[in-house]
Amino acid sequence: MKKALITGISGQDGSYLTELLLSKGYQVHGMIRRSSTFNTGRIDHIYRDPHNGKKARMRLHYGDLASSDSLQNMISEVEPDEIYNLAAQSHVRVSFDMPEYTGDVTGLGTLRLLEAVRRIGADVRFYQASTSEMFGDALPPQSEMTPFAPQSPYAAAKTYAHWVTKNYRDGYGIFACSGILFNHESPRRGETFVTRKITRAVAAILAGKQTHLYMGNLDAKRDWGYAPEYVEVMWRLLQHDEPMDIVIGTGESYSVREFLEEAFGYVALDYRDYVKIDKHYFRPTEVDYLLADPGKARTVLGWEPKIRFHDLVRIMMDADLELQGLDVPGEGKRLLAERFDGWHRWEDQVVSMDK
Ligand code: NAP
Ligand code: G4F
Repeated sequence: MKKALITGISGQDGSYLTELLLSKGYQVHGMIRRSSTFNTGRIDHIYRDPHNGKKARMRLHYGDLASSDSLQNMISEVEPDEIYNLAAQSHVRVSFDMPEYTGDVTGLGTLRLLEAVRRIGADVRFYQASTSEMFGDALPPQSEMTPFAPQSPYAAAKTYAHWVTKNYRDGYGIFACSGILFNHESPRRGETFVTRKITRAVAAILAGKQTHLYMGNLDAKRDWGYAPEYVEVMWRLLQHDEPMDIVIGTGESYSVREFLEEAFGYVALDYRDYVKIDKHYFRPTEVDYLLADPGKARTVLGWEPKIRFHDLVRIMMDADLELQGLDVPGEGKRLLAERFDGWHRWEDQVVSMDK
């Protein structure tokens, strides 16, 4: 049985990746942060009490990317075949408020993990969660050949982590890969990222719990895909013969305004009646236009996304309407049933903040 160690297992991607790896027969070890309340809402449905013996193929360990000792202890104890480094302070706007912390966790945290692998001499395949934010204001479309031009402390920290991953591959022969993933969303997306903020708000407005939605820059364009499809590429990348870096995105880009139109339009509302602008949500420097050139993923990994922008909005809208106990148009549910079978199910998609 292969063993995987996932940092950031409690996040959006960590939860989907865990389901995928369990479905492939892996034993999954996840690092979680100690907190004063439970922070495992996205993986509670998978968790089995280890006292139940054989059935418990997911184990959780306390640790933190800021703590080298916790990383070293975990790797020594688990002896993983694969490490997926998904943990990060992952919010771009927040990184302007907490630049030093973001650099420490998102940037240096990756170095700590790689250095632990090197010192222990672990024979392990390593995945680094790199990001399209590293391209910053580089002209679209962005590919593996596009020079980085980070526009935030988050993007600068991720660029450091990306280069250090390559350095440990080149310098020490570690099988280390970076997936340069464009934005990917789902019903499990954190509530303060723009897509989920919008779909939750539309549902809350329909439920009569909210009257307006305060937003920042509506003109920014993003290449939005569906998170479960993206975690599958993480796994595929580590199964390849050679370690490499790869861009993952849909090759289509839409503005935040278009997301608003689509989400409100799904339930026959006009976003202009509800959205107000609050400068608080603008960033000191913005990334205007991200658009992936996913050619290498297509040719080298045979990867092609099945869910695109319009489908994604419907999937997220159905989930948030359901959370509010409202009637669900059901187009998103139908799409998922049609295009996905197997490793993740509709009822596991919905994650409530109140959980
Ligand atoms: P997410 O939902 O924000 O999850 C981040 C995870 O990191 C959570 O499990 C969080 O734990 C954990 N974490 C934060 N600080 C930590 C620390 N100091 N030590 C250990 N764990 C810590 O992020 P995501 O959307 O799943 O993204 C996964 C990774 O891909 C991130 O590195 C992100 O930067 C990167 N990425 C994301 C996208 C995207 O569009 N989603 C695109 C490109 C790259 P808590 O639950 O305790 O907070
Ligand atoms: O949803 P966002 O906060 O995501 P952003 O900044 O693109 O970052 C996400 O994707 C990256 C991949 O490219 C990841 F690396 C990163 O970890 C994260 O997952 O914002 C998207 C756009 C931005 O241009 C932002 O200015 O939406 C704009 N926006 C407008 N109003 C808003 C809002 N963003 C947020 N979060 N909240 C708003 O009210």
